[in-house]
Amino acid sequence: MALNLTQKIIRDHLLHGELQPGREIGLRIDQTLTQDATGTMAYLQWMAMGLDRVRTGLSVSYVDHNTLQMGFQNPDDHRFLRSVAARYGIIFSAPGTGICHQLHLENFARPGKTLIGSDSHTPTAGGVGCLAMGAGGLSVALAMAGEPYTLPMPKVFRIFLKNRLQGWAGAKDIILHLLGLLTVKGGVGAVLEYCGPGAATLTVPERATIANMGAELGATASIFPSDDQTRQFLASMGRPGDFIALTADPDASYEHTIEIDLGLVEPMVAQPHMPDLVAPLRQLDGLPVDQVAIGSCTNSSYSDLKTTALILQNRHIAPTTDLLISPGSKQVLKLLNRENLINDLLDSGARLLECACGPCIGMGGSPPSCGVSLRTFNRNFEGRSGTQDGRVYLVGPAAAAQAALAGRITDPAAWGDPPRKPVLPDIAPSIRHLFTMPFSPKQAQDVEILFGPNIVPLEDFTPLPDRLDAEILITLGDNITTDHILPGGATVTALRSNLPAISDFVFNRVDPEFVARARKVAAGIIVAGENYGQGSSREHAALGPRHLGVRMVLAKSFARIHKANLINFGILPLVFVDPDDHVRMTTGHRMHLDARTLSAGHDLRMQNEHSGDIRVRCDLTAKELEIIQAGGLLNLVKARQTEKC
Ligand code: MIC
Ligand code: SF4
Repeated sequence: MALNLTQKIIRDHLLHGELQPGREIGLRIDQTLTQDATGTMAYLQWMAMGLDRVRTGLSVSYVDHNTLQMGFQNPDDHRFLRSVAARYGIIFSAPGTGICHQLHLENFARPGKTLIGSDSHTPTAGGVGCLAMGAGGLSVALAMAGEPYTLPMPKVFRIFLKNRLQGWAGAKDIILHLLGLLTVKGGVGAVLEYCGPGAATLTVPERATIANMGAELGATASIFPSDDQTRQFLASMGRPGDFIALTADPDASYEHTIEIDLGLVEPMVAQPHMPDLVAPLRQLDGLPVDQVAIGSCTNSSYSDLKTTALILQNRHIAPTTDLLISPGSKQVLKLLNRENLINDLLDSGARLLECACGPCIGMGGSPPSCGVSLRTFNRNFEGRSGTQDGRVYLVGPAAAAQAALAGRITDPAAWGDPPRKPVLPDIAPSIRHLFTMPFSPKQAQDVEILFGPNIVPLEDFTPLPDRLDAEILITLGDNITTDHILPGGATVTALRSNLPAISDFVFNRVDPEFVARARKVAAGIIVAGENYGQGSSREHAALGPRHLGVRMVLAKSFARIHKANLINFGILPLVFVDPDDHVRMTTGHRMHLDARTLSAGHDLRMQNEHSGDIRVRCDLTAKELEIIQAGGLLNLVKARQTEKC
């Protein structure tokens, strides 16, 4: 049977299930990655499993999200992560080395492999033909233990690219264009497979930009074929031996095809406060800009920053505008340095930040009150920048650099001729020596895990009771992000390894009374609209509510990773059979569920004391339901281990 690229990689890693969209499959995972903000919790869960060494081919622990080290909490986390890596056979990447996805692409991602990472932008590695997916920390911990990664078999969309980019249009504009077509929930349950003559013209860093922002479409993964571009990239990264050619069979079938003529793509912008609120950049000509930020895992490659430097060369940024630049890795910095391009950045008046996520997750670099910030990042959710009334627009690096010079958005028609597309050298300088490679099993035995007072082991969660009497704690609309549920930023992110402390921030930007209300009742329900939990993979957005007694989320639909996180921690995600019932739900209403009537894939009735019965759907597999009934996946894993003993 003819297979597409996604199906080929899945077939080669299939441990159980069949290639039927929507059916549960279990995959063998070759590689895992974690970052610090999700990693501490993932490794606490890993340690709870009691194993001696990771069972994956390669596992990497990156420190890139919170590198500010304000107070002891954050450096304690880093020390803990370093000791865990040494103890269990994991590669460690210290703060300042770079952003996990950029580093992984440069150093470890391989065509035809499977990768899961406790970060929603893990699909960036799809730029080299790797099937890479974002997951909750517990799923990553289980993959490190050699367990299959289970997910619904995705549908596969074919994104056929024809012709080539023209003028100032770049890779970011392709993905913004696609976001305009599909919206932030258009990719849910799907892998986006890129192909066609246009795809062949895109370099791996450009492909990585596109694959990265597939996360904003809600896609499970995005993937490009492994071809000559991949071969050149891997050779430049000093890894020619990692190349294998990989494409879809010519007559492979797809759920559907979307065709994009690259010749017609123009510079685009996503407007506040959603990545799919896109428009051609020219339509915003004249908009004054207070701040420009270039970087993040979407646009921090050598190619992005060289384009930036060439635009800024011999010019100065506007006196009213700040320009912040965060390179994706030290390799990017070294490449720029070799060509003297760092001088161009510095002489223009730009601020050079550390090679880290930085302003993208609100770690400094917040815009001023009511300020307009133009960013090359992937998310512009309200408040994520750290300034609640900040207005964040997403663009590519060329548009960002031009706005920094002019102090306002300008029409690309006025920019003159674009610089030549940067090409990576045949051999780029390696930074591989900066990673701490796994200790031998013998050396590892002697490593002590170093905790700190802010690192609190995960609490035990109780099983689902037979009868659930719970109060609606909050009633929300569509597209609620995990940033709404549990914000980023320096203060909150420093508490990622301390569940009781971080739980005080649940919904604090949406409804500051939420936590107090939750604490007053024994069990709570969150009611939401479509695509609940889109965005980040942070499992704290499930753990925090669970700590506060939330046992159920009743929504019109869910984002994939967040739904998996809810299940992993024993929160029941139910969907409205009739979406119009959403309006009958009010905060403070009490609801009752006979949990014994729950049956995988079936509808059931719930009583709302105030507005009568409603029908809800238990859109779960039998295994997922078993996890929830046990009070969470760790309970099941521990029970299984006890049985084995
Ligand atoms: C994000 O971009 O929102 C993050 C911060 O990288 C998250 C992970 C986290 O919350 O730690 C993600 O995308 O998964
Ligand atoms: Fe880091 Fe931002 Fe990328 Fe998340 S989206 S991994 S915070 S750079």
